[in-house]
Order: sequence, then C-alpha cells, then structure tokens
Amino acid sequence: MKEIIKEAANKLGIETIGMSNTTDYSHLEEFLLKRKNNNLDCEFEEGDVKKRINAKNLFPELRTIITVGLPYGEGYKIPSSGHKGLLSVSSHGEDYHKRVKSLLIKLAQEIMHHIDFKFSPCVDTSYLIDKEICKLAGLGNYGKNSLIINQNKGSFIYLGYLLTDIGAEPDAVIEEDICGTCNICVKACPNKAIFESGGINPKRCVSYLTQTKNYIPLEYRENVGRQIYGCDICQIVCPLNKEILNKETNEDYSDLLVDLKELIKMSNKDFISKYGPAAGSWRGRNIWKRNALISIGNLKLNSMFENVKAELQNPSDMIKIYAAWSLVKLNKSSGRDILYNNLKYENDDVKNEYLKLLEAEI
Ligand code: B12
Ligand code: SF4
Ligand code: SF4
Repeated sequence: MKEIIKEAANKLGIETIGMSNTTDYSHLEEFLLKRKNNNLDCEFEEGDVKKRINAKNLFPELRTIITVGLPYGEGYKIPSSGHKGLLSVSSHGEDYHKRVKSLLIKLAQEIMHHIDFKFSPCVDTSYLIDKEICKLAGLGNYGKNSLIINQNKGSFIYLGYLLTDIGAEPDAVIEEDICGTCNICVKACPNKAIFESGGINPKRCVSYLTQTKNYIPLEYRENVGRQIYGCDICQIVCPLNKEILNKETNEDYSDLLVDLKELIKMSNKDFISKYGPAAGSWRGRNIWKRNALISIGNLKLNSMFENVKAELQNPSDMIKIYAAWSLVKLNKSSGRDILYNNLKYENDDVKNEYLKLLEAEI
C-alpha cells in the first residue's frame, strides 16, 4: 500500500510525503492545557483540547494519515520598498489552502486507481494539530520557532493531510534535535515571541498581531513594523532555510508589497477584488487597514499625515484609535493637539485611548 501511495505522490510531483497510523495525541493534552491556562493559546485554534487530541473525532474510520509538505518561498528575498506594507510569503499567489487541498484530492484520486477508500482532506483550518500530525508522519521535526522543519525543504512548507480508512505502513518519526545550540530566530524575532527553550507565545507573535481583532498593546505596535499580514522573520533567518531562499527563481514576489495609501482609502469591494484571492485576505479590509495605519506610523510616512487624520472620522472605533496612534507617531505635537481637540466628540472608549496617547511614550 505504502508503495502505491508514494508512487501516486511521485506522479503528482509531491516530494515531501509521509504516513502515520497515530490517531491519538493525548501525549499533548497536558502541554495544551498548561498553555491554555497560561493564556498562551489563541483564538485561531480550537479551544476544546479533548476534541483536538483525537483525529477520530473528525474521521471515525481513520486508520492512516497521508501527510504532505508543499514547498514555497523558493528564492524569496524581502522586497526592498521602504514605503510599502508587506505580506508574508504565504500570501504569494493563489491561496495555499486551495492549492494544497486540490493537490490532496488529486492524490486521493490517483490512489483510487488502485484501491477504493474514504478520505477527508485537511489544510490549516481543521481543529486538529497539523504540526504534530505531520511530525509523527516523519515530515520533519519542530524548530525552536515552533515550525516543522523538513531536512530537504526547511520550514517553508505548507502542511496538509488526508485522513483515510486505508491501512498503510507508517514512516519513521524524526526525533533528532534539529536546532542544537542555534538560537538565531530567538534573537531575531521582532517581538520576542520565541522562548529560549523553543516554542512561541502566540500573543506576542507579529503574525498573530496582524490577524487578531483583539486590542494590540501599545508596546507591541512598533514591533509590527510594516507587516500587513503575517511575519516571516524567524524563517528567513533560519540557517535550515538557506538553501531554499538562495535558490534561483523566476517567481515575482512583488504581489507581497502593499500600497498603503491605496489600502487605507479602499472600499470593501475594491479590497476583495484586489486582495481577495490571497491567503491573507480572510481577515478582511478593516483589519488590513488597521495594520496599514500602524505601518504608516512605523515607516514615518509623514506625507500621509492628512490621510491618517481623515481616519479619525471613521465610523469604526478600532480604525479611529489606530489612526490616532499613527498620527502621534508621525508627529507627536500636532498629533496630540488634534486628539486633544477631538476628545469632546468621542465616546468613552475612544476618549480613554486618546488620553493614553496624550501621555504615552511613543
Ligand atoms: C494557531 C496557529 C497560528 C498561531 C499560533 C502559532 C503556533 N506556533 O502555534 C499564529 C497566528 C501565531 C500563527 C502564525 C504562523 N503560522 Co500558523 N497555525 C496555527 C494553527 C491554526 C494551529 C496551531 C496550533 O494548534 N498551535 C498550538 C500548539 C499545538 O503548537 P505550539 O504551541 O507551537 O507547540 C508545539 C511546538 O511548538 C512544540 N514545542 C513546544 N515546546 C517546544 C520546545 C522545543 C525545544 C521544540 C523544538 C518544540 C517545542 O511542541 C508543541 C506541540 O505540538 C495551525 C494549523 C493547524 N490546524 O494546526 C497553523 C500552522 C501552525 N501555521 C503555519 C504557518 C505557515 C504560520 C506562519 C509562518 C504564517 C506567517 N507567515 O505569518 C506563522 C509562524 C509563526 C510561528 N513561528 O509559529 C503552518 C506551519 C507550517 C510548518 N512548517 O510548521 C500551519 C501548520 C498551517 C499549515 N497547515 O500549513 N499560526
Ligand atoms: S513569525 Fe515573526 S513574530 Fe512570530 S515568532 Fe516568527 S519572527 Fe517572531
Ligand atoms: S533559526 Fe536556529 S534555532 Fe531557530 S529554528 Fe532555525 S535552526 Fe532552530
């Protein structure tokens, strides 16, 4: 069976593939509960730990999980345009969820030439724990940045898998420590999200901050830099990704640069038509606009002062408070004068935020 699956993958050009018969992840229960109790989980993961730790909850007939790693980011260099916002590499081209899912379905169809079976494809959005599932199928091991690193492709791999009722021989799990004494990513992380001992605090991760609808603490905003969606730093600096990043490529990554002036004025309709197909757009225009306001402040784009000021009239309180921060960042004294004069028109939430900005060290 294993040979048939690997041959089918080969036919489709899938180089990173592994199989696992482990369906129960209760070895992670304590870790996940502790993480949750210490407020180190986030809203993008299933809160019910019991549900997450058994893949049979999603697919009761489960026997073998066929996992794949789809490489991306070959030859990527951070585009150098100082006045634009930036998306993470995973937002390049067609949404990876669609690409990986369609590849998994093709793989299932190819295997079906030999055997009839039931399957369910998963990429990112299921409540299961993709990294652990793929680790146990031998795709790679965790790096200190918490990502699964494959020995040939590094960490720039999207993870996806087929839950199936086939029985196939599992691949060997890689247990070797792949980081050793390296701690480059720990030092390079802009918001100190990576623990010295490995693993991350998602609530500090810039990728999380660009996606959450929760309040972004003042002291984290500078560290968001010019990111509009996601963050790649801990992967770009990782020596295990050097080969992939140094590859020759014809890929044009300029779709990862965001025109900030255009974005803050964009209608929802225009946003969907321009950015809708990208993986990062799922959070919607207002979250991107909030991030654009933070980026404008961080990039000190003073020519956009009036555009940012106009956003103090935005009907959304969220947009108002980040425009206020950006304004103060662009010009502390004029920004504060404007906020002071606007205090009387605002509701208590916005007023309190303005009052904070009148005093905070920004
Ligand atoms: C929630 C989530 C996030 C959160 C939290 C990330 C996180 N590290 O868990 C946020 C929003 C921050 C995030 C960001 C990103 N994400 Co995300 N995310 C998820 C999601 C939906 C759930 C992850 C989860 O359950 N985490 C909780 C637990 C299980 O993970 P953990 O805290 O990292 O703990 C594990 C390891 O760290 C390790 N560990 C713990 N301590 C230690 C100590 C040492 C020494 C070591 C070596 C390991 C280790 O063991 C733990 C148990 O598994 C998955 C998809 C899915 N359904 O699984 C994608 C997923 C993890 N994300 C992915 C990607 C690509 C990203 C980004 C690169 C996107 C971007 N460019 O911005 C960043 C990377 C940030 C980072 N350094 O992790 C990929 C990862 C691919 C890979 N090669 O590993 C996934 C698997 C999606 C996919 N199917 O491709 N993500
Ligand atoms: S994605 Fe960025 S912020 Fe998050 S852990 Fe990696 S370097 Fe740090
Ligand atoms: S940068 Fe170093 S410590 Fe971080 S994941 Fe890569 S090898 Fe591990």
